[in-house]
Amino acid sequence: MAAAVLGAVRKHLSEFSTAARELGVPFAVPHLDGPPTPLQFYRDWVGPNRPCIIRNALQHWPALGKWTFPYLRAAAGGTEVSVAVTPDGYADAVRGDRFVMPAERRLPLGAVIDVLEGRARHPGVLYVQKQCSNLCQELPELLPDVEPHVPWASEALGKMPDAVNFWLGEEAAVTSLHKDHYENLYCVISGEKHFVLLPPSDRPFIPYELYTPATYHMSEDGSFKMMDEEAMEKVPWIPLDPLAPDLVQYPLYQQAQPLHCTVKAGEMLYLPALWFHHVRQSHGCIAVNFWYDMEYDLKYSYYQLLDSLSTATDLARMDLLSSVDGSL
Ligand SMILES: O=C(O)CCC(=O)C(=O)O
Repeated sequence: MAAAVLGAVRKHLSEFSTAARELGVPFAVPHLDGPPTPLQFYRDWVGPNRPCIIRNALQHWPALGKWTFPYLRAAAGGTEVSVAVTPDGYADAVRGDRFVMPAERRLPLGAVIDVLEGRARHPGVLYVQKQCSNLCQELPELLPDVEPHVPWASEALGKMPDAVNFWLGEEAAVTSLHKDHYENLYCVISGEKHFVLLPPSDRPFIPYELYTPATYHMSEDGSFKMMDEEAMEKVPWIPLDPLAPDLVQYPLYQQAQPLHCTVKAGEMLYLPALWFHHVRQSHGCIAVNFWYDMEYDLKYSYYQLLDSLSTATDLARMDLLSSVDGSL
């Protein structure tokens, strides 16, 4: 009886994802030729929780023409920034049986640029990616070159961004698959960002596991050691790499339908709250993004229910699948 109920719940979760996709998830991320009005933004994209790439929304930002490496070096080369350093480019990601956070270094922005240009060497892979509004907190010299918020988005959402982040890193720096509770306006200033996106409705097919947290420590000789964070609680994270999914271990991921898109210099991605994303970049890509806290409304509550049911039925785990009726 219990097994039948469990099977039925799993079946409904799978059908839910298909139905949600048919109702509103596009096959590809659409492009807009210009910024929407606040009403259009809310009605067509935020309300339906649908991503889009907006062209010609940044051309009035001085940063777009100005932010070359020589300019950044002249404007803020001596300013210290937090830099995530990892042996393999993966910060905040599952490595083996740990959830590993990067070593954090304070380096002058000019020193990071030297490494990016190949004029200097530094062990590991560097990524300026501190998500604490690092553009405002650490690089105030650059603020006059961008807008402090996205006016049509702030009006639509009725608030100002919680964070304005600056991203600059090596090609090897990758952000592992995760989701955030932010409406994210992600602006590429130079280079390209490659996103893999999955709608929140695909949650039943996306595996989560609980991991012991650890942090990379860098020794004098440039080698890395992983050290457990014993005082921290276990971290739920996604072990799956959407670029090389392990379908033997996570066969239900076959039912997920990831969208791939590239955001080019001068373009802005609207990445809706709760969408899963995995991010890669061209070498030395420069980006700025705005995080607006999402509305904790009924949509959020429905997602929490989906998340709880997915966890409770442990839908994505192979070892339990063998005990399921196979109807998925
Ligand atoms: O650009 C990246 O590497 C990651 C961006 C991201 O995860 C975010 O904006 O939430």
